[in-house]
Amino acid sequence: MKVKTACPMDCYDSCSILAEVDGQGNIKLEGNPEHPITKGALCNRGRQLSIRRNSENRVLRPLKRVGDTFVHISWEQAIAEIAAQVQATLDEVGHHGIFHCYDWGSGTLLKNLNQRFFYGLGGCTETVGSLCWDAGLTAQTYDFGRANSHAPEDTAEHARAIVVWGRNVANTNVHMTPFIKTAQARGAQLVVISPLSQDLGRRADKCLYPRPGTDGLLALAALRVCRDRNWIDHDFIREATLGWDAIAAELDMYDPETVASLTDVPVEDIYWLAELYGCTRPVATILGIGMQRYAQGGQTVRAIDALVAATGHVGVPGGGVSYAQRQLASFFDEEALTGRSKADVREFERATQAADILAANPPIRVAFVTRTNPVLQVPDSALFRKAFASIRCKVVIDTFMTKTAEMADYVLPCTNVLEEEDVAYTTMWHDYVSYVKPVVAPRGEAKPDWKIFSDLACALGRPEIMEGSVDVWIKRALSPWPQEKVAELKECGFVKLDVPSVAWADRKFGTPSGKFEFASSLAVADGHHPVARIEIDKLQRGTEMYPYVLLTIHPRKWQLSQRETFPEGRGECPIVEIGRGIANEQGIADGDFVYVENERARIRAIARVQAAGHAKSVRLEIGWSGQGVTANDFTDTRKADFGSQSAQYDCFCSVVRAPAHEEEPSQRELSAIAPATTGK
Ligand SMILES: Nc1nc2c(c(=O)[nH]1)N[C@H]1C(S)=C(S)[C@@H](COP(=O)(O)OP(=O)(O)OC[C@H]3O[C@@H](n4cnc5c(=O)[nH]c(N)nc54)[C@H](O)[C@@H]3O)O[C@H]1N2
Ligand SMILES: Nc1nc2c(c(=O)[nH]1)N[C@H]1C(S)=C(S)[C@@H](COP(=O)(O)OP(=O)(O)OC[C@H]3O[C@@H](n4cnc5c(=O)[nH]c(N)nc54)[C@H](O)[C@@H]3O)O[C@H]1N2
Ligand SMILES: [Mo]
Repeated sequence: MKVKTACPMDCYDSCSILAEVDGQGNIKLEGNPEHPITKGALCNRGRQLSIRRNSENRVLRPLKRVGDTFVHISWEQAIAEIAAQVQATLDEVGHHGIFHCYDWGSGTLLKNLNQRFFYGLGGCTETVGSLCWDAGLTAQTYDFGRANSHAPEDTAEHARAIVVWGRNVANTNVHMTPFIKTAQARGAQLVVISPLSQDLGRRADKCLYPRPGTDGLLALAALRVCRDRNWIDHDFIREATLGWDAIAAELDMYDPETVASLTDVPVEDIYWLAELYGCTRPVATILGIGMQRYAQGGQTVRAIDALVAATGHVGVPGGGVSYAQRQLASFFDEEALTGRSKADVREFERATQAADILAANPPIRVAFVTRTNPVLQVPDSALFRKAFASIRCKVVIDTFMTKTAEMADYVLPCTNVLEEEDVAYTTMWHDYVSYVKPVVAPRGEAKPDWKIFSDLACALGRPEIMEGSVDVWIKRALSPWPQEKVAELKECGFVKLDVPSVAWADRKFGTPSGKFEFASSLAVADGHHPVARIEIDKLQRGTEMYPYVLLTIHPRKWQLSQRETFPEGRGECPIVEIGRGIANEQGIADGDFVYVENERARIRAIARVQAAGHAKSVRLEIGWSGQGVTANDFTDTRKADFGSQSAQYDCFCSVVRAPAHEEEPSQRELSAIAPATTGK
């Protein structure tokens, strides 16, 4: 019998899955063909869920550090000892001495219960802000009131042109591709804007390869051309927007010739882009997350919003600036699960948590890490390792011995999603949520996160904190839903939440004025310029020593650091994809060994020379570690302009050919060469 369940990964797509277990306990996963968005296709990462579930490397029993090694201990011992550490921290320094470091490694509803435990103790210190998408969310909050996306079907049916601007669709949002193909079959144009060449580019009518971090200039220069040629939607501007005159008056700063030299986009392509937005109707803009991980990342998203709005693509079928899907939040009562409003929480921003740990007063005495692998994923790994090491008792809850778990005092085994009941509710794109049904029993001694925290609450003499059952909690969190909808979710495996398929069609925006705000009072209140503005002297540039941009972007095949079940994911010597400008300057040929270096780190890597893409950019997949460092040893903890967002793509390096006598690859390095597939 096939069980309907869902992928919990931090991803746009949120797939519905059909799982089948054979007599030998093998689990076969396939996409659920009934799901209108994911339509029966499951990506590499989704298929990995069963391999991760059955992996021989999975942590299956609680582990305790003894000296340099880990020993198995019983759950009773683990819970008693950790509870004692929590109690000692409460007695010595109070609840702020407890640190909950979490992220979205699993995007299901009941994972909110992890927070409930800490809030029930009165509060804690926890991670807030984002390594992911917050600058863009804040930008769209200033402009629109919220980040709302168009339904994929709307883009497929109505767009005359689709601009995929900084989203790596073919790798990170694979179920978007069929919708794009449908639009193309109707004759819609496809444009891809990304410094690194993308697999989707092969299907595109045009690709632009801007210098990383300069898209805001590109958008404002195109908007200036539209203003000068009167390719502006005056009706929309008059009826539904605020502050057009203010931004229009600033556009003279973005002279196309100058912008061409700063963005490395040919000036004729800037005019071409202006004409696309000004004269094609409607244009759908699909924004990615990569472009806002820069010093002016928030302003960049505002600049693109302004271009799209002024040229009349907002609130119309086939248009929009789809960045995220934030309309779903009102469908869930997270507070019922977390109880955050009653807690006293000290906040550490994810980007800068290491410095905060080191400076904390009261100090952090015990740390819990759930749903994240911060040693690999937080910028400036060296600083994070130092801060984490300074904590007296470190508890990591995970299914694998991650680099963070390797530093822990206790590693507690949690269940894999195929062993859990829950609701997958964090789609970044469409409006379907899915039911997570257990496919197999937990392996070994693994327990769901909530059960681990419930056991800890009992050991602390506070069982009431985590009182409840899966059924009751799901009911509480779905209390805004009519009963039939909950039943439908369980029966069908997924439901549509019916958010509007065209964002802002009623032109009633969520901003203070109710209009689209070219000039935003919220931005001003947060200390920013009222309208989108890119300051040329704030563009980050490399140095003579480290001239190239190092983009540590998301892996093609796997999810971030979750690569332990891929043989090719374990290579000590990574592939770096380098622009042809670097290859020419440094005399590097495809397949050469190179050194990638900056002030903070140095690695030996294998170069893949890219025929297309920005000529002076380097791609190294994030989540890699080896040679004693991680990809985030290259980055630092600088922040973007808006929200609480890291700017880890403002990162520079040198690339040089390894000397001839070092050309001989080792066995381990050879294992990494094999899978180098997509070097173009
Ligand atoms: N296969 C796979 N899929 C994933 C993930 C994964 O790890 N692997 N992770 C998931 C998560 S957590 C997230 S947040 C999403 C992220 O998915 P995306 O939105 O696709 O974001 P990124 O992967 O960060 O970067 C995507 C693109 O941004 C481009 N980019 C970088 N800098 C700039 C710039 O300055 N301008 C422009 N125009 N483009 C730029 C890069 O060239 C890259 O192609 O993907 C999710 N899906
Ligand atoms: N330099 C650089 N840094 C980046 C990025 C980048 O592009 N470049 N991308 C950033 C982005 S977009 C993001 S979202 C962050 C993400 O950073 P992380 O959230 O740290 O991402 P993952 O590497 O996927 O690690 C998730 C961990 O959670 C575990 N896990 C999965 N499910 C569960 C569960 O149910 N319970 C528990 N307890 N654990 C679970 C997995 O096994 C895995 O070890 O990284 C950011 N860091
Ligand atoms: Mo992310």
